[in-house]
Amino acid sequence: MPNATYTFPHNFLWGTATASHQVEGNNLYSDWWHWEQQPGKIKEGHTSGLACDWWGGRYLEDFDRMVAGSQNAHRLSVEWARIEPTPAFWDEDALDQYRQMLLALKARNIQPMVTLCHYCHPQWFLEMGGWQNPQSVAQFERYARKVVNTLGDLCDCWLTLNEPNAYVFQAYMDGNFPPGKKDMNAAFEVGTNLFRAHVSAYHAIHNLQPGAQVGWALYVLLLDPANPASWFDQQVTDQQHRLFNDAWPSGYVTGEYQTLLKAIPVPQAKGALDWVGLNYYQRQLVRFNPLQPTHLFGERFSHPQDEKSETNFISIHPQGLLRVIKWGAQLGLPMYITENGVEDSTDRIRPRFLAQHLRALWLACMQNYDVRGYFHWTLVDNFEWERGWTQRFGLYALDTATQTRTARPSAHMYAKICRENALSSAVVAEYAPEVLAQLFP
Ligand code: IFM
Repeated sequence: MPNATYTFPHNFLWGTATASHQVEGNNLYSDWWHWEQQPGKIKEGHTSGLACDWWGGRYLEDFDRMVAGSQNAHRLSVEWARIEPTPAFWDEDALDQYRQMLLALKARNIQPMVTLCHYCHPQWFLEMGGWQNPQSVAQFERYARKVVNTLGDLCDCWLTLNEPNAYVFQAYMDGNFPPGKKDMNAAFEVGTNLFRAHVSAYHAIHNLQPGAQVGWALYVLLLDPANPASWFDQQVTDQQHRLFNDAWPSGYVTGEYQTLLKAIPVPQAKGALDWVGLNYYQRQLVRFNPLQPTHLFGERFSHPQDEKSETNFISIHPQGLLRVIKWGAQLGLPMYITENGVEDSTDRIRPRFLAQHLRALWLACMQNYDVRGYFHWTLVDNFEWERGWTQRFGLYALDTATQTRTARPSAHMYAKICRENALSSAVVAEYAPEVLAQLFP
């Protein structure tokens, strides 16, 4: 048996990522809470309910689990709908609760990374037109200022937006996130306003906190042409990649936001980014299909050889992580893997998923790509948006009726990796022996 260790760079950040609506519970003033109450919106009629009961105080025990798992960083979000439940009314108690959470992380030597907006908004914001309303940009900046003014002494690493590209797609093309539209014009309008919102919040945060490190996290969907020899497949793949993945990073370089037919000037976007957050889950193939105009004539599907997650939601392609990092490196900025994980209630797949992806990540580090940390999605099973509780992404299983957490084997595996700052053949042999020869040839 091989005896080898893939060691990560000194000071590498190891953690998990969470989002407020998915873990806190009772997020009463949010668009998502309202959405969930409508029949047919969430699989099996699920609702977020108490979620993981962080708002009821269970974040403390979960932070202890992070410590037990040797994690030194955590990516969490704050909830706009709690902080500003009605326009311009700031709920200081809610802000204080976030303060307590950040203090609890600090007390455990866990470095926080805070997302300001992770898919979820105040219901009043949605009723005012959401991101279609041009005022949304100023409203978001005001909210960002309030949060950074109040919590800036406890955090200097901010994400303005989580996966704005996926949000636009889900909420304005597929219609399975609120406001549930299927309207390509609205989608580009919203994408542009989200881009402007990041830029204006970026500058506002730097004004208040000159040393802040401000980024965003993109859902990077790795796309390959179904038939590499087909000109049509290649064209639609390039087009989807350009609009879905590339619009945000290239906007930072050009000062323009790329929509379908034109580039919108946002001059202050040039340079308005300190680091790049990459959320990587899967790759898909794209085939030209003239019957799919709403998908830009590209039909997407899984590669037949890629392993599928439990409910077929994710088409697993670990080597893709290295490609995604190389793509992210074009900006010359530090990078973090801000999300990566798999839905797998029985932990049949997750240990090898972890081993394979971390081996790809290690290769990237060895090639001197500036990746500074990895945040696994997620610590404890949480509310998975339109899929409700039907998908289980946690290192810990959650019984929602009792709020009991049970460690899956991969929780122990990830703890060893974090503690050793390394992926060793011994860990892979213990938890994912089926990929030992592949990863330690
Ligand atoms: O749960 C989500 C998260 O909120 C955003 N990225 C993908 C995760 C898994 O579906």
